[in-house]
Amino acid sequence: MRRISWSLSLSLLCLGCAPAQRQAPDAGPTEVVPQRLVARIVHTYPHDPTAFTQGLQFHQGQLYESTGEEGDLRRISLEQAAPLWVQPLPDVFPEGLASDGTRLYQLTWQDETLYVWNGTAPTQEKQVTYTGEGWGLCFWQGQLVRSDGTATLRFHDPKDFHVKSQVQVTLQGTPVERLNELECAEDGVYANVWHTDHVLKIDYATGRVLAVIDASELARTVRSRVRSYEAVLNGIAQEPGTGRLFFTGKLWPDLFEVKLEPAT
Ligand code: DDQ
Ligand code: CA
Repeated sequence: MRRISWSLSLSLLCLGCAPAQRQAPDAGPTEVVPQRLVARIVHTYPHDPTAFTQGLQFHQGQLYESTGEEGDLRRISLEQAAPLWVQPLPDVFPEGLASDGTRLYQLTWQDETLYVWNGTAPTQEKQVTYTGEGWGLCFWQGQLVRSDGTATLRFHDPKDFHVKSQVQVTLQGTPVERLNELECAEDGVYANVWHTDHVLKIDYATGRVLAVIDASELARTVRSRVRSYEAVLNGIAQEPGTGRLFFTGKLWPDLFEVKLEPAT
């Protein structure tokens, strides 16, 4: 009797630990057709062409960037390409960056370590380990949203970074892989698709792609000034308060304020 109640309580406990898989939307004629949008350049700002941009994030009124390869966390500005403040992270490959208003959370690609930063300097508060790859990160309604190069978005508890739920991202019923840098907006999460000129807007609850944004005008603008094959669109930040939207890319010399217009 005791054994039965133990296994029962264990299985009940495990219901609590497994991330909930949200309902995948059905494919077929009823599937929502995404909006087609174009990112038009409103303003062009300087961006450090040696920055391997992996995350772009407003935090306490300032713009921060996470850079990969031999990376860092840096505070940047719209006035100059050179960063205003840099904290080198030579032992890991930094990735997505998110803010909850108080803390900055920074992923690493394959180092399975999340860096948590606090304060206006900011200083490292702790490191949290996790399983799998880290690509993009953003903060929405008390949770950290992570991409890992697959079509799955995972929703983490910021306290210990455990996965609370996950959703598969689909475009008219088909999973979309290589989701990279993220930006949590009120009505959906923006995501770069790695090595494309497209940013998607995704519904948090269903994973459905609500809009496909063509950002190829930006890539065309920097094309003659970048050399690396890896110099791809990556970096999305929305300014709290104004709603201004900024896109950049890895090793791009420009950071763009964009407006989204319906494709013609
Ligand atoms: N990711 O950002 C898509 C997650 C990874 C990009 C890795 C690009 C390869 C760069 C080569 C670096 C060599 C240390
Ligand atoms: Ca971002």
